[in-house]
Amino acid sequence: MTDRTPPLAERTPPGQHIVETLPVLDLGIRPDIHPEAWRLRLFGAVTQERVLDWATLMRLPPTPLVADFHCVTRWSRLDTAWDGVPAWRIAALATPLPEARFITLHGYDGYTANLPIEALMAGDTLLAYRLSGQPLPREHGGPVRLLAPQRYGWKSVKWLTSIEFHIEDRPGFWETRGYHHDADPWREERFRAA
Ligand SMILES: Nc1nc2c(c(=O)[nH]1)N[C@H]1C(S)=C(S)[C@@H](COP(=O)(O)O)O[C@H]1N2
Ligand SMILES: [Mo]
Repeated sequence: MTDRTPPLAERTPPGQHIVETLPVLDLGIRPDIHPEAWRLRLFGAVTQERVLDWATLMRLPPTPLVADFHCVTRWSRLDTAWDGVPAWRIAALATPLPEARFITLHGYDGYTANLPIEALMAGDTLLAYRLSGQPLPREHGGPVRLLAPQRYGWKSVKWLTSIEFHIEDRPGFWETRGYHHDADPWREERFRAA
């Protein structure tokens, strides 16, 4: 460790412990989506609804990102290496309406998660398609997942197939079951206040 490396404790949000490999966690349905068949639809409170395909995504410059991943079930995996396209760049293709303040992310498995639009527009939120330099494995959400490293892992929707923009917030799969709408691990936003 050099003096530029923050101690592990400072990188671990409250109530979390470090794991060395990225676990696989989902509802158990792991859709098999070939990159050529993959589509991403941007719809809802947008000026121009858009459907993107793999070739379109590949034409955008990739961004590498090393980030920590925190699951609400209390494991954190530090320094996970991803490549993808910043989500704000993708969102801009549909020009969200100025009053669009929330999003719902939809996975091919039917899973959903909601976030404030600022979480999508954050510089380190990616549409990720590589993990540790390899094509994103199916069990980790390949061909394309969201990666929102400043939120608990349940917001990082795997097998991403659409981003829906909303004026009013709408809970997703876990949020309808009491989980937090914003989910900042540093503030331990696990559950929603009753
Ligand atoms: N489509 C989809 N995305 C999902 C889930 C899911 O069940 N379906 N589970 C979430 C949860 S709870 C976590 S912690 C992360 C786990 O990602 P990993 O399996 O790549 O570690 O995926 C999230 N994204
Ligand atoms: Mo999770």
